[in-house]
Amino acid sequence: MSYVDEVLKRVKEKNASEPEFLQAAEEVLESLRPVIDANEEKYRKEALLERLVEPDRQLKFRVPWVDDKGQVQVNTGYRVQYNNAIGPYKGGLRLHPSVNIGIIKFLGFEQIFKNSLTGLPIGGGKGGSDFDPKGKSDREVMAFCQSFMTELCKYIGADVDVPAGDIGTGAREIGYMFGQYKRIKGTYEGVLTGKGLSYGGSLARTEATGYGLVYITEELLKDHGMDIKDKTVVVSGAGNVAIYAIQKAQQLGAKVVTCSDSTGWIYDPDGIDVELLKEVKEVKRARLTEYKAAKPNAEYHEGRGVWQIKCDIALPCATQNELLLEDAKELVKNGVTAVCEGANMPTTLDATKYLQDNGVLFICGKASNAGGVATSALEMSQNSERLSWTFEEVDGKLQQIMKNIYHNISDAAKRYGMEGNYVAGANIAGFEKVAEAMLAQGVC
Ligand code: NDP
Ligand code: 2IT
Repeated sequence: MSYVDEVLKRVKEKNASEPEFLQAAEEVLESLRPVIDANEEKYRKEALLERLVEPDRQLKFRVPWVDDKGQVQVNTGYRVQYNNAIGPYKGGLRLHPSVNIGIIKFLGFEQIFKNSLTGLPIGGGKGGSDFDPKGKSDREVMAFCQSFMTELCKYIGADVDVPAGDIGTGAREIGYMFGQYKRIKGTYEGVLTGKGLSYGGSLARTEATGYGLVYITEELLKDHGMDIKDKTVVVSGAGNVAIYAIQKAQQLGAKVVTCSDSTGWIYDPDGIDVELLKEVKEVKRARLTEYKAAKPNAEYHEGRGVWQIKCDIALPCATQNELLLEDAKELVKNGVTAVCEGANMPTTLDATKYLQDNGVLFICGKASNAGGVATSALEMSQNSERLSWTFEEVDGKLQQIMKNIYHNISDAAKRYGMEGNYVAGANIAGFEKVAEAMLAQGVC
């Protein structure tokens, strides 16, 4: 049995109850086959893959807090510190009722390769809780965040592990967590990214994931002799990533006609009104029905459905496994040119294969949404030198990073005879740097 098959078999046996983690591990290990096969003896002796798939440590803790009625509530907190071969653990905190250890592990595993692709010195980690910020008062969110950080602060630090936002964790939550960290530890340090501008945050971090997604999409199209201008774009999600992807795509002359949230979706034939969307989602924290109420020409539909709208470019920006095989078929039938992932693992493995087999240009999230964490690393640099860079400076670096990622993943795919397979290219390019660092550092 090949080394990859051996490790995959063991991963499946050991993690049978973690389908999302298995999905991520299978995708990565399958596409690393040519690299591993070429170094099989050495990597097997070093147990390189066994060390890569097993997190350095997995923290799981109780998060008790008091709600507005005086009732004590208990959630579960997680932090998976996956791999710090190339830098301190880095990755977001997801607050969503669906969070469990398998989801945090899949996200942490992806983060290792994504962070490597940024070219910046950051290792992989992820955390979160099954706490649901929806419908909670600011005081309840603060109570949760303070309790969560009271435990988490023992394990993180500016040179150790630097968490950030993800689903359900935005500027408000990061602020409450930063305050609690500072209070307990007594140090003012860049322990979190995505901070407010008045206390060490970076300009352009809010926009970075969505903007970065569009920058890499633009580079992909350019490389294939096309332009994003005048293209019709379909976006899912209505959160941090989706909003700024829509904004940048529109700035570059594309027409974005959809967005979605956890209960329904909008088709706006005039193009999504980003300012209205920001008002509904960032300010009012309301449902997309409010968008429809303010813009009667738009359609609102319950449930899921954005992938049935005819488009040139599809950008899934909500959550994992939101673009299924049947959606991929619909997109191909309607003549889609490119699918670039804003979310982490939004496309199922069979849907990805269908898109690739049908000639659709496809970039996976660990490459295409890396602009967020890359800009977090730029925030860390600014915190270390106690300076703040201008929006243009950060945005300029972000553009360059996304271009570099595109060319690195494209070249890696070519090197192994898989030209145009950007999934394999991303996994290989991300892996190479981490593997080299792990081997150089001995058995650890
Ligand atoms: P937000 O919480 O800001 O927004 C998430 C959006 O997706 C919301 O519109 C939400 O709906 C919708 N959504 C969430 N879960 C589901 C679900 N189970 N079914 C349907 N819709 C859902 O999160 P982000 O925009 O930050 O994150 C989106 C994705 O991008 C995630 O996969 C995240 O891991 C990834 N990502 C985020 C980065 C960042 O910097 N923020 C960086 C890289 C990747 P509703 O409005 O109803 O809550
Ligand atoms: O999935 C991701 O890359 C993020 N949620 C951002 C992580 C970060 O540290 O900025």
